[in-house]
Amino acid sequence: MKIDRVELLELRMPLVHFFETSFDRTTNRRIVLVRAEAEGLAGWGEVTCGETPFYSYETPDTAWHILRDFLIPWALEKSWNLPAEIARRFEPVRGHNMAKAALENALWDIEAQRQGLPLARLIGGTREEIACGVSIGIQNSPEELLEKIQQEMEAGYQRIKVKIKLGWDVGILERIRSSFPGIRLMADANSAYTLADLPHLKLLDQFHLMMIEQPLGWDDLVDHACLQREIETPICLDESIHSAQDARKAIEIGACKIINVKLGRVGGYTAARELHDVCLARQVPIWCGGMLESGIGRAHNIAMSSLPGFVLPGDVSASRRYWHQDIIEPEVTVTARGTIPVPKQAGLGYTPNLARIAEVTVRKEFFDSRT
Ligand code: OSB
Ligand code: MG
Repeated sequence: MKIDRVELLELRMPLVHFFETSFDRTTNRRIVLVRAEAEGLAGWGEVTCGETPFYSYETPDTAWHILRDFLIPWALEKSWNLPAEIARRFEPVRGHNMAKAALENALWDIEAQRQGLPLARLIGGTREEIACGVSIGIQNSPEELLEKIQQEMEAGYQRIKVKIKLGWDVGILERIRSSFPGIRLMADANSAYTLADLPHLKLLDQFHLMMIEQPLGWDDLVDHACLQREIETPICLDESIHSAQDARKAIEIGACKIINVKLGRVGGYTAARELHDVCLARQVPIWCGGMLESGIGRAHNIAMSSLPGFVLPGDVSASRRYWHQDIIEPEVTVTARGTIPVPKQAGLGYTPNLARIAEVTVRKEFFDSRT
């Protein structure tokens, strides 16, 4: 595959409802997309970083810099047999996985179209539909949170994840459990606690959560292993896991019992599949996380979630929960039983809505191969 052209686009898109975690509140998204051209085909990828360096160090501007000055020039320098080969070429850049993933994943989209296969099948996906949960941010009041949970349960979603932090945890989970005693419920702390909070964290065991996601440091494994020995609730790691090797180490030391996989955080399909295989071999359940993606990133999440190891409902949900109008057609919708069918068309299986993308684009840069 010879890449002829790469385009970077930055989009501004307001969220339907703000999304608040223990580290910040997002109201307007800045989304960087990669569009690559090869073999007369176009493929798309999304940089899934936040606007601020509070989830990870990547931001739209760091990703633009790493793509423009390193990854795109390397991608244009020669012809590639497989998208996995480009993942190797990107290794000299330490970290910046979300920038890497956007470009690598665009090439997977092209490769799937070239082979006439759904992207989900090309990567080894076996599921016809994926199981969906929702991630609900911190709200202005407990009543608003309960109302949102009610709505999402009625829409059919298979599990509810709520964001927690000190002051929005035990009391909130008590309220949720008294209104919804039997639902599949989990909590995501985004590193809001430390081991000094152990007595407090033990209080969460009474709520029979499916898991607690990333309670401790964003780069920690060892303290999570200490915590997991002290609490019943399974720990799921998100921020701490950047590769298959991280996953192996976390599992070996008992830092978690479940892993949240994000294509951007691990650096694209090549790394995500390695991580998937590590977890499947060790019977550690995994699920697909979300980063408030536009339709492009969402479509990639659907493809990845079709891999056999994705046994728990993910944070992949309908476009309308995020956007007044998404940038793909059709938009992502969820069935009444809380699933998304895996597309059967070649490639991503959703068509970028070019007119809509043009309307929300605020910055563009083109890179052409010189040969
Ligand atoms: O920790 O999973 C997270 C959103 C932004 C940054 C981090 C996280 C999240 C979510 C939202 O939980 C998942 C989604 O609905 O896309
Ligand atoms: Mg998380």
